[in-house]
Amino acid sequence: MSSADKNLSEFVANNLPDISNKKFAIVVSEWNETITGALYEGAYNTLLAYGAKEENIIKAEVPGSFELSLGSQKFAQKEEIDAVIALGCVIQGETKHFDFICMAVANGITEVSLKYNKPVIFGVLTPNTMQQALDRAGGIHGNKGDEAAFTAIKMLAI
Ligand code: DLZ
Repeated sequence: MSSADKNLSEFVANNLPDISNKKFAIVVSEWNETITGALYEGAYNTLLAYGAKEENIIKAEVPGSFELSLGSQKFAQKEEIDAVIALGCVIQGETKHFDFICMAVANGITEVSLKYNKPVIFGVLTPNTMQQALDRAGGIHGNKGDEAAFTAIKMLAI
């Protein structure tokens, strides 16, 4: 990390915004719902821990990670929504399905974020195995849902 990057990340970490009046949408994929449910809990509790109000956090479910882009757009386009967090889990298989879904959702939510000029956070796990997913959904590698929520908060400071 360059010293300029380090300065920026220190600035952001030390200047977290007041999110008590910020509105968040958390869009959750139903595929691998044991994992995505745990990611959601992590994201939701992190937002509350940093000062968001329960009534300002909306949850919406979509069938699979592929649908996260459109689901995110439906909320990003609303003026009152400050940030969207997209949560999913695509487990590597032997087909190309994995690559298509991951690429589509990564590109899709990037487009939504740039189009509406607000944070749309990529909280999609792309592990090789279910165990690796569990490890990142409240297991030995923490909860990536927490990280996704923290990223949304940090982006609101920029
Ligand atoms: C079809 C499919 C497959 C094979 N695997 C996953 C997965 O691991 N994780 C996930 O979130 N969704 C998966 N899907 C469903 C697609 O995301 C999508 O819902 C369908 O292709 C319908 O558009």
